[in-house]
Amino acid sequence: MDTLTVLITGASSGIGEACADVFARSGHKLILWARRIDRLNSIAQRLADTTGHHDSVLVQGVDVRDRIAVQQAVGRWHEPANTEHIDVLINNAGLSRGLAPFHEGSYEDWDEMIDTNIKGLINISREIIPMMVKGGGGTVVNIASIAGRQAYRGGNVYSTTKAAVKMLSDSLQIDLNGTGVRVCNIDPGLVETEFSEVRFRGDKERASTVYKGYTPLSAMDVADVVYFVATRPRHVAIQDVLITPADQATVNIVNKH
Ligand code: NDP
Ligand code: 8X3
Repeated sequence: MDTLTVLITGASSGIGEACADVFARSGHKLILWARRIDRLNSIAQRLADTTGHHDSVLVQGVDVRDRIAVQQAVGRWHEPANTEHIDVLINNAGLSRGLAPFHEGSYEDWDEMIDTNIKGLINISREIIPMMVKGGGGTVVNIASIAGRQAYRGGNVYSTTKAAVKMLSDSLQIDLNGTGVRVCNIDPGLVETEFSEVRFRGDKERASTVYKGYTPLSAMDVADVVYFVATRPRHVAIQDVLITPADQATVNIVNKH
């Protein structure tokens, strides 16, 4: 297989970090984005140590909500030694804040989720997809959520952002048809990452209860699917994936022991 250049947003933890692991292991080139650059640097160092490739990971501290910062980060690839073609875009950066019913929700939390999960994903996609179209191919993987398919108590605006991601994926299927660029929407169920810690603003105890009493997905379970999708032959498009723990039937029916 040819070496792919893979841009992963939200690569400083969880599903994004696991995607970095799985693509690096197979010798692909990585561009890793997140706000916590210290974390990205240690991940890049770990990958270099384990794979023996010291020049195949570029890290960039980018807040995906900042459209100018996104454009500037992409602009820097034109400098020597870096790349200007992306084969795989993994739109993974995202978060939830709080679990309040809508009538008690906070504008601040909602803005953060909308700006990151929807507008951030759009900011990056608008910069990268034209390059893919120009180059005649590429794979875009959007990490949405089971929460975008099914509502649950307190999910309100988070679920709305993920439903928007799914609708954008569906729209891209149509707009990009015939360009060689394929799009996959992945809806994970419960994955044990820092997601709940972020949702509950650092309350580790509350976050850990989300994953107790059953075996949740690991970040690597999702990354394996991303890798599979991105490495199919060019004529194969996997458009839509729902992946849950075996114990999860719906967004809020989970067989806890
Ligand atoms: P984590 O909290 O472990 O990872 C989230 C990543 O997003 C981090 O790397 C974080 O990096 C990055 N991120 C958040 N905000 C921004 C921003 N403004 N700019 C750049 N990067 C940002 O959670 P997950 O790995 O679980 O989440 C990854 C994706 O998966 C999210 O879109 C989430 O909604 C989705 N998902 C998660 C599920 C779960 O159960 N865990 C289930 C379904 C979907 P940093 O803070 O350094 O910027
Ligand atoms: C994350 C899944 O159900 O915790 O998207 O909101 S859930």
